[in-house]
Order: sequence, then structure tokens, then C-alpha cells
Amino acid sequence: MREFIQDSARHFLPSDVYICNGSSEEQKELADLLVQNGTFIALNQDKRPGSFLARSDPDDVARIEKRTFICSNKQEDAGPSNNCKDPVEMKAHLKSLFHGCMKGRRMYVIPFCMGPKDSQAAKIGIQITDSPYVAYSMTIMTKVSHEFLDKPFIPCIHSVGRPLEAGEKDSPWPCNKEKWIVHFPETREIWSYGSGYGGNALLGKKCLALRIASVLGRDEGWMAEHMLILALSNPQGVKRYVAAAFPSACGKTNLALVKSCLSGWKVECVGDDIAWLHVGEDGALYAINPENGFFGVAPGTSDGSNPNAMEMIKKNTIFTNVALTEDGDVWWEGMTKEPPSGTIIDWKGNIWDRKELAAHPNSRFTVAVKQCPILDSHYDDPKGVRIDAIIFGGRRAFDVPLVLEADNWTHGVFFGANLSSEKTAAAEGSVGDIRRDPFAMLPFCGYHMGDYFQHWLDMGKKIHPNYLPKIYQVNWFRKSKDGGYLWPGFSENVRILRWIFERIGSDCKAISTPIGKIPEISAFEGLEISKEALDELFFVGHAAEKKNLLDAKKYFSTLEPRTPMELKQELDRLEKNL
Ligand code: TSX
Ligand code: MN
Repeated sequence: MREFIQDSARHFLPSDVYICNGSSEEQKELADLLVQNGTFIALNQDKRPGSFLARSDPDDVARIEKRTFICSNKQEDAGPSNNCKDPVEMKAHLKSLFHGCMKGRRMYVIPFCMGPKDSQAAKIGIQITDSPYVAYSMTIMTKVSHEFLDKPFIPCIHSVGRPLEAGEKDSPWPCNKEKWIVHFPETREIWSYGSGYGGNALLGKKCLALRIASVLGRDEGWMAEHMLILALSNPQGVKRYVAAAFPSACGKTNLALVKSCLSGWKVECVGDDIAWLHVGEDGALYAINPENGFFGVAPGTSDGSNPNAMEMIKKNTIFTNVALTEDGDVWWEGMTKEPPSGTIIDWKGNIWDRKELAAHPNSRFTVAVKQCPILDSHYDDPKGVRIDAIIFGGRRAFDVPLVLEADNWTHGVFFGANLSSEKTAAAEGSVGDIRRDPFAMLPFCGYHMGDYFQHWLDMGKKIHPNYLPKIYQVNWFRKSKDGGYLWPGFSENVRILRWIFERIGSDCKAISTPIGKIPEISAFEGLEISKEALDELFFVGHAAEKKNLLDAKKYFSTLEPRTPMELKQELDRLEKNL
């Protein structure tokens, strides 16, 4: 640890070094500094106490997959979904890039823990960064403490890549046009250069807890997944936990924090983004949330879509790239039907013309889990929570039913492997294009996707059959011929969760179809929905299914020779069923 810190300082040449301890005094000092630097704007303390607005550089607003690398010794091990470069060459390149990169800045050393701190499943990292915004964010998103300094750790090196010469004026959001987000899966190291934003810079989250952790999980016999974890309790007080993977723009955070529409049925939250899954001593599957905070997309979050999130972010929250109102509060598209009156400053810091977007579509709130109003009592349990069901969801206007239950674990893995979702923003490709995102892990799996599918199949064999979670596929977004959504979604999704709950306890029946099991009509009693809409929501069309089958075959062939045999057998089984 000392060597790591000293080598970093000698090489990056910061003006000084500070080791974070995660205390509230330290948070306060960091916030004061960020306000002084102009990175933070303090919000109206009556409306948003302890909260700040940050505006990023307009070219540093999201993760950049093109600049993300998995540097495996053998190119094949990174697989076709990752950029790969030779680790020795990459390390040499990074060392020269990082030389003197922190000149004129303080180097922060952040000892952090991902997961409940006394958990066998937790992992420790030490992040080096020259960004106080990143240091502050890490004290929310992870557990930061000196007690993690003298334990084995994953080194995480970050720089905004903008050294300051003597007397040079800093910018509120320093960064570099050239960006590198680099992972070394064999030596378990992370190096990130040039960006100060979210997943590029808070290295505990996507880089450690997903990309590096997925490799650790493969080697150590557990799973790092892009999943929310929620608890559902029935009116008798029986509680079951569910983990669910969704690609972006499907409302994962909304589901993690959903308010139940069914009296007596209660939803509580363990996490909204990442789950680490281990087989326990009893042979059941247990989940921990490695994170300590939420880093949620702001636009679309409202009292209607997510009242619990709105409650959660009333105080002690960092808002990044949202709009600023005249009274010193925040606003974004979808927060209210009408924007507030008065002058609004958009996410770029200009007076909003009320034509372009006021908030960036990827604008965020950063807030500690402790502030979640429906935080589950076991959210920080060192042994995790027992998972009884796993859900895969996507956004599909056509052909994919509201919910399907897999016939067995292998069939469920087949669901995950074929997960896909429609694009909503026209950034890359056109709106409505279907993008494959297996297990919602395409940008986050640190190794070959074929090996990852095999790991899922192998994990199914490690779990005791009595405790094998049931696997489901959901689609809240199916549309009718006239273009309207067929399913009300949001709090009504709890009806689907209730069906899943009752299936786990064998308390209700299901109907078999060629592609999986669906609920009986009685599952929807009490919901105002037409028989026609329900029929459309569950319609399984032969032609569409044939096409799905062919697409799956084509996709699986791109992973050869690492496509698992059992998944190819699922293709054959589906073909026969059809
Ligand atoms: O988050 C969503 N969920 C999950 C909620 C727990 N969204 C928002 C997605 C963008 C991130 C949804 N959008 C959901 C949903 O279940 N369903 C839809 C589609 C939809 C939108 C509006 C209506 C119905 C469905 N109805 C009215 O606006 C009245
Ligand atoms: Mn995510």
C-alpha cells in the first residue's frame, strides 16, 4: 500500500498527497473546496440542504465504450464485445501518459470497501485521483475509511489528465480530450485517464464492481451482475428477494424503488445497479449490493414515476448536469409537466431558451443508500440476502410478452443470453433499433461473453436444487397496433412481482407456451385492463419467434468456439417447440 501510494506520487508529481478517511468533516471540507473551485454550486439550503449542482465539461457527459479497454494477455480472452490491447504495451503507454499528470493538483488516496465491510464477499480498492469531485462522490458511493488501508486491495488509478502549471487558472471541470478507461483483468488493476464523469472516474462502480469483479467471480466461483436487488413482502409478512437485470433506459432504478400498488404487499430496496451473487453454505444463492449509494439518471424521475427517489434526493445530494432554477433548486425534463417559471439555467450554464434540453439526458443524482426511504433492513447484511428469483427485462415494442417464466435454469440462462432492448436516444444507430445486451452486461463483462454464459450454466450446478432461483423475462414496453403501451407499468409492475412471488411458493399456476410459461388471467384480477390488451400482451407469434430463433443462432455463432453446448441445445429445443 505504501509502495503504491509513494510510486504514484513520485510518478504523477502532485503538489501534495491527502489520504481520505470518509468522515463527515472531510466531506464538508471537500464540498467547501469544490464550491470555491466553482465545480459545485451550493443549492438553496432551504429547498435542498447539503446539496450541490455540478456542471461537467460538455464533452465529458457519459461513459465512453470506444475508449474502454480490457487488456488480457490473450486477445481471445477479452472476447468480441471488448476492446483489447496487449497489457505490456498498454501499461507502458499509460505510464508515459500519466507522467507528471497531477502537477499543480492534490493527489487524493481513497481507501474504499465495496460491500458490507465485514462480509466475506466484500472487496477493497484504493483509488488514487486528482479530482476532488471524484473524491467527494466516492465518499457517497462507497465506504471510505483508513481501516481499509492495511488489507489486500485492487489498485485504481485515476487522473483528469490536466496538469496545472504554476499560476495557471483551473477550470471548474478539468478533463482531457483524450480518454482511456483501462482494465487489466489478469493483474487486477484499473487505470483511467482524461474523464471526471461517473463510470469513467468513480472506479469502484463499473470498473471494479462489474468489469474486474466479473473476472474475480469467474475465477473464484461467484457472479458480479448488473442487477437491482429488491425485497417483496406479502400481507402475511413473508419476504422474498429478487434480482433483476435491465439494459439502460428500461427504468431499473424506478423498479428498484417502486411503490406497490397492492395493499399489504411491500417493496423494499437493497440496491439499484449491481449485485454480487455467492452460493452460501446452505447451497442457496445470496446477493450483496457492493455499492453505498445511488448514481441515478435524473430525467424522467418524478413524483409520478419514482416518488421514493424524489424523497431520497431532497437533501445531501450531488446533481450533475441538471438545470438550475431561479430559486436555487434543480429541474430536469420529466420532473414536472411544466418547467418552473422564472429564469432557468441549462446544464451548460446558459440561460435556457426553452427549446433545447434543460438537463442533459444522462444527468445524474448521487446520494447515499442510507437516504433511501424504503431501504431494506438487510441491505448491509454481511451474508447477503437469499435470492429466490432472477428477472431479465428489456424494452421491446413488439413480439416479446409481458412476462415469461423459464422452464429451468438453463432456459433462464438462454433468456439472459438473448436479452435485447430498443434504443431510445438517437445517439448511435436509429431509434427503435434492437440492440443485443446479454444479461445487460455487454459493456461491463471483463472477459469473453461465451465464457460468461458458461459460468452462468456452471453456477446453476453449484446451487442446491431446492434453492435454485426461478428465472423470468419481462417487457413493460409492448405496444398495440395503434402505438400505445399495452401495460400501465410503474407501480402496477408489482402485480408481476406478486405472480413471481406466488410461483416461487407454488401458490399459483402457469400456462406453458413454446417459449416459456405465462400467468393465468386470474393474476390480473382487480386491474382495469381489457381482455384484448391482455391477449396482445401475451401473444406469441410463430413468425416472430422463428425470427428470434434465427437471430439467436446468428448471435451465438459470433461467440464460437466458446458458445456453450447447453445453449445450442436450447436453440434446438426451441426450434422443436415452435
Ligand atoms: O421505469 C419505467 N417502468 C418501470 C417502473 C417501475 N418506465 C420508464 C422508462 C424510462 C426509463 C416505464 N415506461 C414503464 C415502467 O414500467 N412503463 C413505461 C411505458 C409507459 C409510459 C406511460 C404510461 C404507461 C406506460 N402511461 C401514462 O403515461 C399514463
Ligand atoms: Mn448501470
